[in-house]
Amino acid sequence: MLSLNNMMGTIYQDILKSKKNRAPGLAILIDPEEFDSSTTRSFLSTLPAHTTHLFVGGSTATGDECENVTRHLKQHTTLPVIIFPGSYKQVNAHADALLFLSLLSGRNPEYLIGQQVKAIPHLMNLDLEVIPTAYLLIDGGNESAVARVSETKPMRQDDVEAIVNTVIAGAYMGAKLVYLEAGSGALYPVNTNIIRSIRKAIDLPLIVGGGIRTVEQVEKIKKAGADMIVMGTAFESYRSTTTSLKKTIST
Ligand code: 1GP
Repeated sequence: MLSLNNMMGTIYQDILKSKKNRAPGLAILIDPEEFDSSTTRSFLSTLPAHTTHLFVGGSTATGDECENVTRHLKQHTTLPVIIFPGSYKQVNAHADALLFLSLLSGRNPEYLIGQQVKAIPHLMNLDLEVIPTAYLLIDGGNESAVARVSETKPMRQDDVEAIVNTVIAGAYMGAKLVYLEAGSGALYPVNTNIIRSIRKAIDLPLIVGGGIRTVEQVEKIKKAGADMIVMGTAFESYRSTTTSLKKTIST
């Protein structure tokens, strides 16, 4: 019988603690599709000293790519490594935790519950902390990979009431974490008005990511009430020229 005692373990408790101490975390997102594992050690040495978590995941990465990168990261760091899955195939045993996402901003049943059910046979045999997460895609000014892959539309930045209501609905459905996503490479991040309004409405830990590149943006988002900032593109120095070349050639 499933005890569910792998839900919200140490990693979640630590997030709650930093929230209480008003010490927002910094997670660096690694896209396994782009990452060359042989550079793991040097990549880690380039990260800010105040990095608190590593997220691994991508909209189109394969399970093998994800597993390989997670394993290498765990060999070279003591930071918690958390799977931020683009699909159920990215779940693997090497990570410390999994953000169990439901894409509540969209209306595609596959990303609301389909992928989650498919993940269960993989999860049942793993000793992985699972954190139920309300995941909301907010318009970041360009088409995001999340929107493309999930075939859903982002919520408008000015639709603050709908965003707040979606977050509260997520909490009533059992989410323990809220993740506001403007999309990787977004032209602009989630507006601080949205963050402040959520903060006023609900006390769950709040993660904000997508399009955050500068210290000023980080500070504004923290001040508005985010408990964790996620940055990916700003640290993707590992994107090899071969990969960029492959991309240019294939477009
Ligand atoms: C994590 O998708 C983001 O939520 C990462 O976005 O690549 O724009 O930092 P960036």
